[in-house]
Amino acid sequence: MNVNQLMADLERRHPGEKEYLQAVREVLMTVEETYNRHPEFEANKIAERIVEPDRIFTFKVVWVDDKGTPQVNTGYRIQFNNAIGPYKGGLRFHSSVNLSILKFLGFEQIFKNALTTLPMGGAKGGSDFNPKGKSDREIMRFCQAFMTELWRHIGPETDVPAGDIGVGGREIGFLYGMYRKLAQENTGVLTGKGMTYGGSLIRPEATGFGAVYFLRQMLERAGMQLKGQVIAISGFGNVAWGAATKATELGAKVVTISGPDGYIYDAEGLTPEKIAYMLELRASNNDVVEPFAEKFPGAKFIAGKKPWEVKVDIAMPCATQNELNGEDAKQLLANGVKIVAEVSNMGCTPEAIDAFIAAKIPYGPGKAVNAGGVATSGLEMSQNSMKMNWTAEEVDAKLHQIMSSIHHACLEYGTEGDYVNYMKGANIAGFMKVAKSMVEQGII
Ligand code: 2IT
Repeated sequence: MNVNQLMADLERRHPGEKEYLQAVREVLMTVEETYNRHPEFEANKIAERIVEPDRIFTFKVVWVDDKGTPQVNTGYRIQFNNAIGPYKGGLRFHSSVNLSILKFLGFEQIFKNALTTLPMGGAKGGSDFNPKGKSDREIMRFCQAFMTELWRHIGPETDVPAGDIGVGGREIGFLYGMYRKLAQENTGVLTGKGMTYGGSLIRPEATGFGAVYFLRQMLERAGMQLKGQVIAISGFGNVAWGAATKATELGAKVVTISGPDGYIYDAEGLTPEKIAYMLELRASNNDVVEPFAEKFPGAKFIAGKKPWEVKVDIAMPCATQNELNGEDAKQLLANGVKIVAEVSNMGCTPEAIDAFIAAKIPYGPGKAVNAGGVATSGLEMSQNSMKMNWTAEEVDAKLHQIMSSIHHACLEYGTEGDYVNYMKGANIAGFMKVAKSMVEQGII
């Protein structure tokens, strides 16, 4: 494989899809050397085949708002690769959603899902629907309209969607209700379901909890411990909530959260009460964190800025792609950051990653750090298939085990002397599994 040649071809065929091209370039660059030691990969054109989605569905979603006015959005499902299991991945509802963003997310999902050790292929979907300011009924009507198109493309052994930004328990409920009505079956074809209709304990917490379990292993490997560390978290959604909850419980001090309007700095650190308030803010659908500083006078609101200017030991981006750039990385490094655990998908720009790696600061990429979310979706699928439920302790123990095995895989492929290049480790480990499985299954 020649990465530059392959990328030039991809850029020509998919001009302007910058997030997708960014994600592909990162993976191919890091696996190139290993890939070229496997002639069977080149003989089977694995790289050329793996960067192209199996299929993409695009559909119109028409729904009626509370004023009785019809609204039109675009819906998508990208079934990227199912070499190791049924397509699996979340749905994102956000005004920024477009083909490039969903293709990057679907591509990342292939390798993340491979890392979980569970049999799941990669997919992603969603809509440019903006949930901000919408009523519950509007959300319901949108979800129902979205599912009237999506349902014919998904199924328990073909494609199992879940949540992502803008799609939480409420949306999954509305989506599942419509799926069940149309398909006339109840096999659990979405994950992140409520506990009354087939959900798994720990799934809501899993992305953030898993991220902290992974962070703990990164710290341990670097001779540090979590207790007493000061952490900057961005975002204030489900993922930030889970990470803040577990990090706080284990004795770390989380001093920031953020929204599109700016960030909150709370020098005393978050408490369970403050973390619960984050969820209230999220549920209000206004997409702002400013009210946090009014409710808790010790906390400051800094408008229009990101939390990476605060002096912390650990940075955990938990919001969205490219939310931490080269300048932010320089600022964090100047302030003595010791570890970066990326929880959002592709949260750091290539310049930021380069800066952390050049400074020999352990940087855990999203596809390893946040894999506990989809892993627990996989465990929800297992429970649905068995028609049985595991206890919270059983699910949490499996999540621990999975995060350990991902960390182990990163060490196996990413150790460079004293330093662990987690990006390289995660990309190679995920890629090897999918590539081998494609070789063994022939050219299809
Ligand atoms: O990015 C992700 O891994 C998710 N949004 C979760 C996907 C899933 O199927 O649980």
